[in-house]
Amino acid sequence: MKVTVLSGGVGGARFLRGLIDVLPQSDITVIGNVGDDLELLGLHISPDIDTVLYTLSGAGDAERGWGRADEAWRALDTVAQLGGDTWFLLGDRDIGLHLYRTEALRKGEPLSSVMVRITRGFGLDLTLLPATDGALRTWVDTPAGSFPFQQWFVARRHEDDVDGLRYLAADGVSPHAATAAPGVLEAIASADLLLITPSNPYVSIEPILAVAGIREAVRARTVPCVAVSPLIGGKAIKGPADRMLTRLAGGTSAAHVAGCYTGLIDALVLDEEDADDTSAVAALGVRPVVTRTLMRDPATRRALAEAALGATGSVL
Ligand code: FO1
Repeated sequence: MKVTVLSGGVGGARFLRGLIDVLPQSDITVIGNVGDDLELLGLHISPDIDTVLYTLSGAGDAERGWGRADEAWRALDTVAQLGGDTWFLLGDRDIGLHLYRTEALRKGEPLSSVMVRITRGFGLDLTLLPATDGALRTWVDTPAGSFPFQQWFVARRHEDDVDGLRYLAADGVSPHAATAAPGVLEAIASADLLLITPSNPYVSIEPILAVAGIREAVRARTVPCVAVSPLIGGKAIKGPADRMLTRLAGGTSAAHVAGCYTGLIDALVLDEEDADDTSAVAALGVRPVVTRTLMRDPATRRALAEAALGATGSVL
């Protein structure tokens, strides 16, 4: 069974760890968010895709959820000593990946192509594709001004309220003209099941759907699409998803999450703590599937993956 997954960073990667325990990797295509990519110190950094790569290959730092385990920070110490930018923490091992990938991009290789080598180099057998090879950058509009995603998320610790999101070209001004990376639309069209990971709908999944052709391809599906809610009891485990839903969608119920994916999903996996929301989810034409969604260990990750795979009753 071929499964294509739209994934953000930390929550998405944790969910995928469970999925690779229950499905052969060769049946899985992950379409990753690049809206929070950035260029820093001359390096191209793709945090969400790298988080998936590191987490699934076992190279990731489990506690932080991003970056590499057993990391050292000597390169960044030198940058600090020289008065350079150190607000975004890049470890020495992580920098190795950025050096390799940035060189390939400078030589003109598309991101999707270099990611094939990197994925194999980390011992993974699944397909990990950026949503686009073009530039699409998430900008966050706040009462304090508009910021590129990582400036708001990391440098400003996502403290500013969010009035809106925009998905722009590399100049941060023009609308993006990003088209789907090779293989992305095909992976959506040929899947037996589409999944959306428990990620922030606004900053992780929407930038994927904003790439030309991707939303339309998901909408035109002939197979089920199942999303997993990132909220438990209306709260995010980590990060600003609950605050954003409150301000941008008017609430944090499972129905508010389902409302972010109107016309795109057939089922929503939601936590037992949100079981009161099932009728409101069903009223949207989305099948609610109630289970435990907190991913604490391999068993709970696997159970969540199985619940998502079984959510429409058509698989497993
Ligand atoms: N998140 C932080 O909160 N602070 C950091 O300094 C930071 C550095 C970083 C470096 C590489 C990488 O792949 C991810 C990194 N992240 C950091 C995580 C990242 O900013 C966010 O988790 C995602 O972009 C949100 O999905």
